Amino acid sequence: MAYETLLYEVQEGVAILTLNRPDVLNAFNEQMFQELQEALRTVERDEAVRVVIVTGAGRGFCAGQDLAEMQARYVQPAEAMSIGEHLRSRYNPLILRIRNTEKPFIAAINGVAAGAGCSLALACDLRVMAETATFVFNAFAKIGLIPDSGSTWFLPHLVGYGRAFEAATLIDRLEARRALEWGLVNAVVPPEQVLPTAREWAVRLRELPGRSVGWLKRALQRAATFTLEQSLEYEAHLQEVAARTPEHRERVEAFLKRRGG
Ligand code: LHQ
Repeated sequence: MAYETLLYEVQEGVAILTLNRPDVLNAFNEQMFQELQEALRTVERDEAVRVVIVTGAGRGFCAGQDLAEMQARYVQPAEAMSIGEHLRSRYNPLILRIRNTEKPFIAAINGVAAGAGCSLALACDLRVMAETATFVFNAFAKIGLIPDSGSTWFLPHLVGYGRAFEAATLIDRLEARRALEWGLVNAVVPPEQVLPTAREWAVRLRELPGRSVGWLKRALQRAATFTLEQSLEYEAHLQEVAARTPEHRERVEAFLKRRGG
C-alpha cells in the first residue's frame, strides 16, 4: 500500500515508520489512522521486521489529534460524532497494538510531542529524545480535555503521581533534560543523533533472539498489574517455553565454547 501520511521503510530487519504531515507537526488525522493501522498490520505480519522505530518528519514528532479535523468532524456538525468512540476505534487500538506486538518499538522523538503524540511516544518500549524536543502533556487540559490514549496510565507508571499531575497541568514545555531526569526517556542526544541512536539500539535489539525479546516485553508489561507471586509464576511459564528454543541452546553452547567448556 502506498502511504501519503506516513513513510515506511524496512532495512535489515528494522522498520522505520515516519509520521509525515510536517506542516501540522504530524498531527493525527483520519487518513493517518487508516495508514498507521495498515502499517502496523504489516509490521506484525512481516517476519523480516524485528524492530520498529517511530519518528516524525520535519521539526515535530507528533502534535496529537489534528484539531482542525476534530473541529470539522466532531464539534461543528449538528450530529457530532462521539469522541469516546473516536478514542475507542482509533487511538486505543493503536496504543494497544504497539504494546501487544511482540516486537520492540523505539520512539525517536525528533521534536515536539503534544497530547496524544506524547502517548504514542510513551507506548513505545524505548525512547530517545532530541535535546531540543519537548513534551506537552498539558495540551489536553489546555483545551478542556483529559490526557488520553494511555497517558493517564503511562505517566504515573513512569514518573509517579505527583510528577504526572504536574506534567498534565502546570508544565507547558517539559524539556528533554527534565524528561531524562524523570525517567520518561532513555537518552537525550543532539537532534542529528536521534535517528542514528535509535538505529543503533535497533541493531542491538535485532541481534538478540527475537522471541525472548517479545516475551520479556510481555512479562514486563504484565508486571504493572501482577503481584510478585503472579510475576514469578509467569516468568516460570515463559521460561519453560524460552528454554526450549534453539536460540537458547545455541547461545549457551556458543558461550561455553568461547570459554573452552
Ligand atoms: C496543528 C496541531 C494540531 C492541527 C500544531 N492540529 N494543527 C484525541 C481524540 C479526540 C479528541 C481530542 O483529543 C485527542 C487527543 C489529543 O491529542 S488532544 C491534544 C491535541 N493537540 C494539541 O492541543 C496541541 C496543539 N498544538 C500546540 O499546542 C502547538 O502547536 C505545539 C505546542 C505542539 C507546538 O507549538 P509551536 O512549535 O509553536 O508550533 P505551532 O503552534 O506554530 O504549530 C505549527 C503548525 O502546526 C501550525 O500551523 P501553521 O499553518 O500556523 O503553520 C499549527 O496550527 C499546526 N498544528 N498542532 N494538533
